[in-house]
Amino acid sequence: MKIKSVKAREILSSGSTPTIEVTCKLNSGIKGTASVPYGASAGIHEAFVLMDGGKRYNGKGMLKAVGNVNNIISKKIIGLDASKQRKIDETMIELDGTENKKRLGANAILGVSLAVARAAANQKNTPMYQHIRNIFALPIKKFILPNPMMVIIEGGKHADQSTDLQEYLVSPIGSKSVKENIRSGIEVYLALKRILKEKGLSVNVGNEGAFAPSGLPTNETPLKIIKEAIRKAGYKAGKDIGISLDPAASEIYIKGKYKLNKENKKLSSEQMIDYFEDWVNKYPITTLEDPLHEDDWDNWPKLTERLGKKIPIIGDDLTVTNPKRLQKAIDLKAINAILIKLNQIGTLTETVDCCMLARKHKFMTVISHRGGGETNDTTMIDLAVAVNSGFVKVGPSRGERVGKYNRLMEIEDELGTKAKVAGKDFKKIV
Ligand code: 2PG
Ligand code: MG
Repeated sequence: MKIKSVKAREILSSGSTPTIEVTCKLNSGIKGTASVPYGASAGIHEAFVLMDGGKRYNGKGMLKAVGNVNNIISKKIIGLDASKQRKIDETMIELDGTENKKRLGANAILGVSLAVARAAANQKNTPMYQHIRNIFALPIKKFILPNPMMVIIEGGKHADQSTDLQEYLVSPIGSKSVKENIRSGIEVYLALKRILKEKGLSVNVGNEGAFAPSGLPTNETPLKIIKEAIRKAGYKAGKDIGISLDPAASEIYIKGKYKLNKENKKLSSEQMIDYFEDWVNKYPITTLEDPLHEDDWDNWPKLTERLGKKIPIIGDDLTVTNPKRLQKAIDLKAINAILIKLNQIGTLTETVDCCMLARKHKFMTVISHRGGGETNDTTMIDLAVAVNSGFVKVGPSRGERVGKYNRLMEIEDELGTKAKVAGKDFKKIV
C-alpha cells in the first residue's frame, strides 16, 4: 500500500477552463486517478482554488497547482501508506499551513487526496463507497441510496438572461428504485422541453445541463411550468416528484438587499423569507438551498424556524462543507440540512467529517456537482452512497453529469437487495 509516485496534469473541465487530474501509483504498480471540479458561483468561504493568473487560459491555468503536487506534495507523501487516508490528508493540511489551503491550493490537495483513495480502493479491489466506509470506520451499516435532484431550469450565474435565481430542480422521490426515480426525473425534463418549445422559449441548456430560457416573465414562472411538466409526464407533483430550489442568494445580494431584476424588486432578508414562504405554501417544494446570503447569520435561523419543519433548509455557500461553519450553523439553528462539495473544503477526510457531523445532528446531506467546471470523476456518487445521503444534486444532461447518474445506477445493480432507496423517507437518517 506504499505510495510510489503522485503526478498531476492539467486537464479541461466542462466549463472549457482547466482543472487538475492526479494519478497516484502504489509500489504494487496499482494506480488511482481522480480529478477536481470547481464552481461558477463559489462561496466566499470556500477553500482556495489556486489559478495561475497571467495570459494563459485568461488567468485560469492550473500549472502552479500541478507543480505543487509534482514538486512539493509528492515529496511529503511518497512512501506513506495509501490506506491511511486521514494521515495523508492531515500531512497535506499541515504542509499547506493556511486556514483555507491558500499556499498549495485546495485543487492540488483534493486531487491528491482523491487519487490516493482511488489507488487504495483499487489495490483492495473494493468499490469506492465501501472503501470510504472502511478507511474512516464509519458507523453506518445499511445502504440507503440517494434520490436524484436534477437542475432543470437554471439562471443566475449559471446562464445568460434567464432567471435571477440560480436553480429550479426536480426531486423524484416516488419510487423505491434509483433507476425509476432517475427515469421519472428525465421524463419531466423532456416534458418541460416540449412545454418550453410550445411557448416559443429556447431549449438551449446552461452550465449544468438545464434549460435556461430568456423571456420568463418572473422568477415564479418556472415553478408553474415545472408543475405542468410533472403533470404532463404523468406524475403527481409533491408525491412522486417534488420541486427543489437553489436561489444561490449570495449572488443577488447587493448592499444589504436581494435584487430581483425580473420583478424589479429589492427585498430585505425579512421580505425574502416571506417570498419563499409564499412559494412553499403554493408549490410542492421539497427542499430549499441557500435562500439567504452566505453571511446573513441573523436571518437564517428565522427562516429555518418558519420553514424548517416543512422542508429541509440546506446550507451550501453558508456552510461550504466546512465542519467549523457547519458547527456554527448547528449552534444557531440556521439550517437543518447541508449540501456537500468535496472541493469546497479540499480533502476527503474533512468532507467525510462534515458529513458525519451533519449526520450526528440528524441533518440530511446532499452531495453535489459543481456548476462551472465539472469533470468525468464520479467520486461524489460513491461518497453519497458511503454516507447515506438523501439526494445527489446533478444536472440531467451533458456527459460529465449523466456519468454520475450512470455510476449511481451501476451501484444500485451491484448492491441489489442489500440497498434501499431514500425515496420519500429522505429526511430520515439511517
Ligand atoms: C450550487 C452549485 C452547483 P456552483 O450552487 O449548488 O449546482 O453551483 O458549483 O456554481 O457553486
Ligand atoms: Mg448552491
